[in-house]
Amino acid sequence: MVSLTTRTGEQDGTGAWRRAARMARTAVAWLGLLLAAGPALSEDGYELWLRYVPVAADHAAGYRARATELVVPAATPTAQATRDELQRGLGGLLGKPPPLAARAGREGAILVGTPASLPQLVALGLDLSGLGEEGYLLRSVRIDGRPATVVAANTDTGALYGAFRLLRLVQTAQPLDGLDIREAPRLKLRLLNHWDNLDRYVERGYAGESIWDWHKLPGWKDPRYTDYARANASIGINGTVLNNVNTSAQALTPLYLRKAAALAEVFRPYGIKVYLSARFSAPIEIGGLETADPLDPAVRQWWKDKAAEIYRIIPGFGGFLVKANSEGQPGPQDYGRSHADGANMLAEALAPHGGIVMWRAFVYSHEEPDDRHKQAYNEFVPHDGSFAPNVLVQVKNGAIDFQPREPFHPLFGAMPKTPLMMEFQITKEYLGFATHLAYLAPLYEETLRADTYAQGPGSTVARVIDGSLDGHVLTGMAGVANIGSDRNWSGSHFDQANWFAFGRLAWNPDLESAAIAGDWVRMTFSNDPAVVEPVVAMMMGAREAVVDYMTPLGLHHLMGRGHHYGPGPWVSGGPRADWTSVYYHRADAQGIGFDRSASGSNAVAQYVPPVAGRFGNVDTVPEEFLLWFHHVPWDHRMASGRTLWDELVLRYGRGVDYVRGMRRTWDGLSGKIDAERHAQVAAFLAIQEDEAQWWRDASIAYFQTFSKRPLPAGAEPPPHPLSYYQSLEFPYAPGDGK
Ligand code: GCW
Repeated sequence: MVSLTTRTGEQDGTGAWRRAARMARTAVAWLGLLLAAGPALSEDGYELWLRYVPVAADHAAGYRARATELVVPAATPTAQATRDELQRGLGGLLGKPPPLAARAGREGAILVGTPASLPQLVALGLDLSGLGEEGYLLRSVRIDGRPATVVAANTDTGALYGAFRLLRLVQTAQPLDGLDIREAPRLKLRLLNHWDNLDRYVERGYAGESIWDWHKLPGWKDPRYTDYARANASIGINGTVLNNVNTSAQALTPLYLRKAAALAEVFRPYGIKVYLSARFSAPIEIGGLETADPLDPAVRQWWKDKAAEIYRIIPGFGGFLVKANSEGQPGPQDYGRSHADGANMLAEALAPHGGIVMWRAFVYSHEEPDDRHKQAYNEFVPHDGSFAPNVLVQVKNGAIDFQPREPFHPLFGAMPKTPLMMEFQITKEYLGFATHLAYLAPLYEETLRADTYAQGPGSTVARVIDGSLDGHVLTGMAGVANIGSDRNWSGSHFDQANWFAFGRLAWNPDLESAAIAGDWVRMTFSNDPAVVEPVVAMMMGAREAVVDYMTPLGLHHLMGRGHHYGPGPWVSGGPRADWTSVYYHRADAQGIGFDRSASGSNAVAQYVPPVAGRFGNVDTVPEEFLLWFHHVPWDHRMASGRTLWDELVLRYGRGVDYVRGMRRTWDGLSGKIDAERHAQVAAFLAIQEDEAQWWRDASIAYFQTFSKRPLPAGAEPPPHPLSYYQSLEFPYAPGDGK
């Protein structure tokens, strides 16, 4: 195309020019046909779920009749972004963008805006109450007797979200007739947390370097930042913490604030606020003070001045995320103060500007505890009620650390006077990095639906974090991002689904993971049921397979030391016992598992009695948490009738078999998915099969040294001796903390 255009420009004489222009048009038309054919052309994944490829030919006429003109005022940057997206999206989906109009005049017009921006909406008398600042209404209406589709909201941001919803309907082959959709987000803060360092290294990142090219900011604003904002807005994400929670104080210097401001400027039209991780000792490191004691007046003043400076440089700044007194990070306890003292000091500095503090509950006491599971609860529950109103406590989904499966964190339901924010991990630190296919929505969903019983049955984690259980208005969900400089953003095509699902669940924590997967597959690969059905089915079981081949039946924290790559159930020694595997599995000649019942660490007592009772009793605990809460004899009878040892071995194998099944399914889709993405997924699945097998074999070889029992009939013995698995080293495995 490029060379054709150049050549036509060189023609002299209008006849020749017209001929060449005709040729160019023909070429473009052919290209369009090729694109419409879909899978033939290769794709690199950059477009994510916003590919906007032509709709199926038999649907095109119907959609075109419902998109004859676009009435989208563009008086603000957000409204302009909305118009641009609709033109781009509908242009791609329908072959060409509908013409713009100032008023709806034709049958099939699409109107998008607010009562303030679009007088025609006012006449329709739509009820926009209850939609708040981010909700929208999507409705089929009649204007002057002619059918039209309206996307109406109270704000431009709401209209933008509605526009993305409209596009999603077309992308997923839904009808545009009889629409009556009312949506408002259930959570106020829907945030990505980037664990990105200023040198572009991403802690637990498996998708290349940080996408923030700090060195070239603020002068160069990579267009990719706009695409990042588009992708996030399309799923309702409204904030991003740019830097790692293990941060250097430099992120708060004017040099870096100006860089962050440039990003904030790109994101603002898309309804996305910028937040920063704040290092607690910054007053010492960049402020020249001798202390960071939160009760010291000079320290408090320093933070107030810093907040004022930040808001001068970054208008609309969101606030701070803080990791304090955890894994060596500084914090208020260094001065004998509490988490509440620390959080409230920062909250006081931000409050005049409307900023918030997200104070993480992922903490470590200096002393090794009898059970790490109990730390956060012990340190935070006593402070319930003493946090400032603009503080949220950000709690990981489980009490240990983003394992393939954890019971819900006992803090949920235990701090009714404090807004608790959910922290999920999107990057797959413990679920096979980028190469393992593991769709995480079922993990998120399982936690959100778990019942804390804090106020009787129905007190789900979702209701704790959406504020409805305890009457909080400040609510939120954070996801540790899996985004990097890789062309496909997430390191693998399927990991894009985890970013997508996180955003959708942050908007509405009651959504079902299968429905989210369905939308994602349709938008990312194809609307062909021969693709959608098998791929959704494969995704839905994938996380359970990871649980099976890595940590079945409630086992946890058994990975390689430091980098967390591959199996390491033998990891022991080192600086802290609670950073080893043996601390968690406690295998011995009698059995395996961590006794957290009343006869052990009694972590179960941190749950409300009905839950504590169920988890604390070996006969009632769900099998998936058996070894999380109990030390169980090798010959314990499982529900299946097998012994624990046999069941364990079988589960490891079942996980590997599932991956084999995914490979078969995927191979069967060749030709239905573009060659480039198909080939990479196929290669990654092959890696996953090898590594699943490795996890299974290494784990069985190791645990057999304790169980001293034969493998159940039909189970293959590990091909290598245990010493082989223990000897493997991976010095440059990605993502390790630095
Ligand atoms: O999951 C663990 C990671 C650390 C991380 C820490 C945290 C950012 O291994 O790399 O540090 O949790 O959440 O703070």
